[in-house]
Order: sequence, then structure tokens, then C-alpha cells
Amino acid sequence: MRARMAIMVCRQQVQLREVVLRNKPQQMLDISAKATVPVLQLPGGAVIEESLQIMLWALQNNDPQQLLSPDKNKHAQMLVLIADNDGSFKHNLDRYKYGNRYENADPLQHRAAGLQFLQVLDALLQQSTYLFGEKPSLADIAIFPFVRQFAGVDRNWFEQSAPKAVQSWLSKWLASKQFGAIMYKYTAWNSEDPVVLFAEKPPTR
Ligand SMILES: N[C@@H](CCC(=O)N[C@@H](CS)C(=O)NCC(=O)O)C(=O)O
Repeated sequence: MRARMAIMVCRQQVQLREVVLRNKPQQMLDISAKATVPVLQLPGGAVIEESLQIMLWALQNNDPQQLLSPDKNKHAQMLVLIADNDGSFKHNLDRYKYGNRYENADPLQHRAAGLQFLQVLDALLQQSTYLFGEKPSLADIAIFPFVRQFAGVDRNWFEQSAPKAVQSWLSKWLASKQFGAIMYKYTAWNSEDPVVLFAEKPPTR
């Protein structure tokens, strides 16, 4: 989701191949033994197989909203916050959401640990509309999809316990035009299908 958000913002066009994880196409496995989505292959053949790296690639090509430099000197701080999200928050999210897949994981303990990260976001959102200022940054679009998942595990608990500023920040992203556009459900790629370009207006059904 976040890779799609960045590609959409930077108006870079890519060919999109929707993958169903339980039936990964051989063409994907051939270029990425890691076999996770998203994976992006560049025209020269280089392969990027981390969503954050795809975002950076996209925005380094073209960053019309200045997501990489929201406010002076905040770039390094943004990357640190994203690393915390991708590291410990993701770790806690997985164990809260899929407790039964992890031996000895107490989902509620991981929910409490995840809440601490939301409190860090809250402290930032008390100071400005977005995480690093009055306009969106890379950090906002890199982090909100994970908070969305965290919120979805137990919506009632989230509404009662998550900081209000984080709830409204999340709601704003979920209601955004860009998010609506990237949530379009593409059908799984098949080598005989015509090329699907992204971001282009998705086909109407
Ligand atoms: N750190 C990687 C994580 C990618 C990842 O784990 N993606 C999941 C789906 S969201 C996946 O492809 N899992 C492989 C599988 O379920 O087989 C990234 O951000 O790109």
C-alpha cells in the first residue's frame, strides 16, 4: 500500500502485477527469492524488494509534494521514526494481530507495546497536523497503513484507547483520495493479460 501511495504521488508509471500470496507467479520468484510483496523491477533489471526502498526510489525520482523534506532538517528524524515503525511497531502489530502464529506471544502485551508507539505519534501530532509539519511527509504515508492494521484488530478498543489525534490523523488518510485510489482491488496477474499501468485510472467494472 505504501509503495503504491509513493508511486502515485510521484506520478511515476509502473506496470502493475497483482500477486496472490498463496499463488506467487514464477516470474516473481525468478527475480526475488525473498518472495515478498511489493517487488519492483527497474528497466535495467535491478530489483527493489523492500517497500520503503521503493518509496525512496519513487520520491527521489520526483517529489512534487516534497514528502522527503517536509521541514528543514527533519529528514533524518523521519527515517528514525519509520525505522521504529518497521521494526518494533511491526513486530508488536504482528504478534497482536496474529497471536496464534507466534509461540509464547501474548497479544495484549504486544498491543500495549504498540500503544506506546501510538503515543510517540500522538506527541508529534500535538505539535502539527501531520507527523513532521503542516503538510504530509514520507513518514505519514509510510506509517499510516500499519496503524490502520493495528486499528483493525479490535476497532472498539482502538476507538477507546488510541490517542484521539492519532485516530483523526488515521481517519484523514483513510478518507483521502489517494488512499481510495490505491485500494482498488486488481485481479491477480496472469501472463496473458494486457499490461496494467499504475498509477492510471483503474478499469471500471
Ligand atoms: N519489509 C518488507 C515486508 C514485506 C512483506 O512481508 N510483505 C508481505 C505481505 S504484506 C508478504 O509478501 N509476505 C509473504 C508471504 O506471505 O508469503 C517490505 O516492507 O517490503
